[in-house]
Amino acid sequence: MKTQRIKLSAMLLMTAALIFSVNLLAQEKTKKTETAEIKSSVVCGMCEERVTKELAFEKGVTDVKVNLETKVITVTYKTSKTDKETIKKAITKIGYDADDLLADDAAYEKLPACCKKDAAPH
Ligand SMILES: [Cu+2]
Repeated sequence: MKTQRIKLSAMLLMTAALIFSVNLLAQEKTKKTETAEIKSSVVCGMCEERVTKELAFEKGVTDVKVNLETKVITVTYKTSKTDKETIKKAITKIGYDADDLLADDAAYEKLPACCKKDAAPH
């Protein structure tokens, strides 16, 4: 019964493909958050506080960490709500650089002198 064998193996193959795609779907669902490291121009503790507070209000952001030594802002966000580019833009609107994006001029001007990127370290 050759044809029956072929039918059986075709069915097995389809079942395997189905299980595989269901698995992929499940993985996609659990992978709800992503973490991005964004190089910025934060200077001091005030900057850290400002960035942390402002980004907390940003849609989809679940966690913000600022490393003043490396000037890297680590942002965890919901992939269904936002993306890295949106968060980078939000950072520039607070007055800080974000990777390749430069700080928004108006926001930067409003920063206290000690928080400006060309200020001497204090
Ligand atoms: Cu500062």
